[in-house]
Amino acid sequence: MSNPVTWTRDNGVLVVTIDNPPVNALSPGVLEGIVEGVEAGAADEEVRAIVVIGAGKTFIAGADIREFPKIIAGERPMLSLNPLLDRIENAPKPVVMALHGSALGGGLEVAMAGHYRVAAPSTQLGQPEVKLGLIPGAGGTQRLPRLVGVERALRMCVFGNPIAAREASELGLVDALIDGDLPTGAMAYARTLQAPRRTRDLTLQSAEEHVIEKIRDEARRRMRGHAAPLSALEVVCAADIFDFDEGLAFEARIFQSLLTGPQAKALIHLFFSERETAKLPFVPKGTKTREVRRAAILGAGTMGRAIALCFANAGLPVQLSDSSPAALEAAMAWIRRHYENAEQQGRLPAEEAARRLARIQAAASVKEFADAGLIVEAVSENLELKRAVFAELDAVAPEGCLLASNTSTLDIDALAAATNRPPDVLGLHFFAPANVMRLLEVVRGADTSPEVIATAMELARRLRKIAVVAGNRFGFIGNRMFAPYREAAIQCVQEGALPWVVDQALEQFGMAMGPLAVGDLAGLDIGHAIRREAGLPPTVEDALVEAGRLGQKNGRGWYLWQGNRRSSDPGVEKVVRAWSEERGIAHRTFAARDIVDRCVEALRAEGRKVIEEGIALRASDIDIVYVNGYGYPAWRGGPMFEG
Ligand code: 3H9
Repeated sequence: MSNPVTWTRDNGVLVVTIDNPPVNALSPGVLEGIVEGVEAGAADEEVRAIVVIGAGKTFIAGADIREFPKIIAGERPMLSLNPLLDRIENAPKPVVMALHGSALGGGLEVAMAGHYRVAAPSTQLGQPEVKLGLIPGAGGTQRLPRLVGVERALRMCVFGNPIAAREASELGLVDALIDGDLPTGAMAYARTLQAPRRTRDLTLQSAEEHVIEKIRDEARRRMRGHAAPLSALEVVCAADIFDFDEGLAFEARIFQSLLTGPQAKALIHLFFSERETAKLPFVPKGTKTREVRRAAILGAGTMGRAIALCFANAGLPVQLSDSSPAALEAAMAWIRRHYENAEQQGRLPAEEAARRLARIQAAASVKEFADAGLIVEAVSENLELKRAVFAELDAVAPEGCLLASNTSTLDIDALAAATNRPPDVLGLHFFAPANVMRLLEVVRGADTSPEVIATAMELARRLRKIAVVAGNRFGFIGNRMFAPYREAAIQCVQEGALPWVVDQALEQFGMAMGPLAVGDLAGLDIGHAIRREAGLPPTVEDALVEAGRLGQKNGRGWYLWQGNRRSSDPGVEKVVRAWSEERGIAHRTFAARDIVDRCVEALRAEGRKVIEEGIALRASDIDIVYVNGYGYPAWRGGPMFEG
């Protein structure tokens, strides 16, 4: 490999350039190269200041995550970046870090070991390590609070979300924004500097105890079960207690224990799995994608209107239509309210909310879809209705337009057969609420062309969704696996575990919501109808439906419901006991562990079948589906992850 770090001298400034594609990660040798460059500048009498900059589209996106599994397996020594960063910080001449693209994780830590930072306005800066089950491990927890204060450092290290350069400059993390050419601007800035300024010597601004408590509570709520955020909190707070070197030693100890622990392994697995989903053996390299400039949606119900938001939020104009003018009007009113609320609650600036709203146009009929690059059908889940809709869309859609169904179970080939263009037909299964959930199942029919799949994957990226390709079989990946998982939960009830005990066991395991409560939200009559139609043996859930318990929608299902609040109901116990007695099923006691093992094993067993049948391309795709669409705890890596 050619040297990833090189340097040149330009009128008194040494420019050290990192060139380690794709993201200038700190692979072995990279940080050593930067230090060598900085020290070459320090030793050169003609050099007054040093600029460190990234080649290509970014500064440094962090430590090289590909190295972590090797370190965990003991094939590589533990990272020890601090001695090298100390050498940068101790340089006798000003070191300016010139940032663009991403300065994340170890990348931001390198930047903070420099004396000054300048950045292109589009730069993103952050300590996202918690998302990998880690904390910053190269001084981030100690230098960041010295630059931005403990409160802001806590927010960045505990939640892991990056901030934009403008905000970083207001906080003092970035000293100057460079609008034009970054190297030129950085060198000009460097020439104005007189002396180094070590971050470790800055005095930090403490945070009050109640502020720290609030962040701790928020972390517990938003990142339930994750160990790293609370560790990050303790270590950042230590910056206000220990001296700098003690703080670094504390950080190193916690970083190491997290890196070798189970959560980091699981979350690193998900990091790579997420990127793996886009690697599709049936899409030849270099496959051209189609340009989608406008989208259209037919069906303005709960799904259709939320899908419209996805497109509008991503900058794509979208038309929304419905066979019922009243439904369309209601959807447009809902959309307007959505953006008004976003603006009022400070989630969107007024101009941005207005821009997004303006991208969504009501269309009186599908005849107005003549310019669409993609049409999403989101009418009710009825095959004959959907086939009629596809025939109608086929008649009006322009050539090359993708025709997608948002069905969650139905046969894509049957829909494709209603058109004269099966290669353009696919499933795009959004998850509710579609504007919030990251998952998108891209369903490939027998005739769907690779070009159409590649276009859908690219579009998903624009929508900031994680797309997973699924084969065309009832329920695709996610819903297909969810059915036996729920059935296992219902069986536990039939054998004596109370419904709320079942849900609680799975929620303690980390699921966002227990499967019986999920059933109540969806409506118990749905599963009842499916079981009856498929001739499946009845379950105690059918007895609940027959007793008029339909779920949240009529206030009674597995639980009693008051709005979104659920409570246990002795009436359900009676129905269950009678049901089991009638069938001679003896009730027994269940440990939480038994419930979890049984339900998760049902999920895994179905997952194995889904892979065998080629419905999912790989086990890790299933992990991505479950973590991003079904509330499976990310820190466990997904149902198929073996640890
Ligand atoms: C850390 O720094 C710990 C420190 O505290 C030090 C401790 C001692 N390493 O996402 P993309 C690859 S922890 C290795 O599709 P984008 C990625 O796998 C790290 N590889 O592009 C993919 O490869 P492939 C903290 C990495 O433009 C390719 O780059 N940093 C790394 O949508 C393109 O990636 C983070 O957590 C890496 N660090 O987004 C940042 N990063 O093509 C993680 C990326 O073979 N990275 N790759 O599949 C990101 O968030 C995004 O990749 C980024 C670019 C925003 C940078």
